[in-house]
Amino acid sequence: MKLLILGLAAAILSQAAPTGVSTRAACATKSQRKAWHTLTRDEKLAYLNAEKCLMSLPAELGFEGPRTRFDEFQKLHVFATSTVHFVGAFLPWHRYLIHTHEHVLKTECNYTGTHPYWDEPLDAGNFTHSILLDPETGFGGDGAGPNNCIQNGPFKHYVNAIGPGQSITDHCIDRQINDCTSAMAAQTNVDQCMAMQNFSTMWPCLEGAPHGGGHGGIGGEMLNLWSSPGDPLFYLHHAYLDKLWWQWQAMDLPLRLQDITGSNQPVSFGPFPGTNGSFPGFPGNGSIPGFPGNGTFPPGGPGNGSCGMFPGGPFPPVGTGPPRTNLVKRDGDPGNVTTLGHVLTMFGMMPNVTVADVMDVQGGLLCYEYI
Ligand SMILES: [Cu+2]
Repeated sequence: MKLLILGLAAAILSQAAPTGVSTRAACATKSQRKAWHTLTRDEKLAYLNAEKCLMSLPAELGFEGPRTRFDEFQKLHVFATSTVHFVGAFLPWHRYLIHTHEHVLKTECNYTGTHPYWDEPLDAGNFTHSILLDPETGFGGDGAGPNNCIQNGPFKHYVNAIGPGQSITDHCIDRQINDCTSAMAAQTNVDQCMAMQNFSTMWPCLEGAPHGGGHGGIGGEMLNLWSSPGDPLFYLHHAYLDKLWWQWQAMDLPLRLQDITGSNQPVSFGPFPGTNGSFPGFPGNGSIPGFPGNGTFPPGGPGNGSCGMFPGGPFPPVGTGPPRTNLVKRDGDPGNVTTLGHVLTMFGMMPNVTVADVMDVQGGLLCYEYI
């Protein structure tokens, strides 16, 4: 009888409650996503080995270019780039990408841990000495030489087939650490975003300094709007951004399980906090076709260009990728505003879901917490 009542209550709740809040009961045991610096040596090695496994498994989805499952993840980001950055779906899509990455590590590489994240404010302004870049228990260090190839670590010998940009070329994993830029990852910049009262202002804030600081601080492929998942650090960076979004949501539940908006067409951002008002964020100099401003972004990096990150264009030549229109599915929204019904696609790596499905990390589809 008790069960019946509970069931009835759940049924009523599921009818009455908007999508996204009705399935919390399905997440009784949350998995715990931890910061990299809190992992044991064995936990770190388990994750690094799982990522290496992904780099050894053959591609399955039939895309042009990828040789491995790792490359395939990168390719689906290339496909999605123009519809998942500077848009309302930026955080939801990347949340689902990280979930997909974790899922594939578990199901195809026997990974038994959870998705770690990089607690970036700890290393802001000092990525060079981050323990994430440890050559043995981390992702290897900075790039060097003519192609800025990483010189050590578990991914030193990986030949990546995707990128830079939309091109398909064999290359090393490259980095150009910039600790002037990585300073943008500072906690003060995060705090400004956390103080925002609505998703409409919080999301551009997060996509600005905290997001840009991680990508620009590592540099190389990580700074490429399309092919950045070619550096395995990408996944820890975006798990971190997901943590920040959830942290913000959790400050006002259940209201923020519903708070989604934004444009479906990429928009131009205003100045980001903590950057002297001059940092335009990605794509830097505005020379990237199809992106907001298209030519209107001023050159120069954070801090009035003093970091020397963006001048001259942050991105290498992008080549001619497959036509977007053939690959980008309809997003399900009636107009240009991102809604809970907005479709998030992983291009066959995982089933399509909607924004509503990923609003709650402790709902039915997702079931984790950040510690
Ligand atoms: Cu992205």
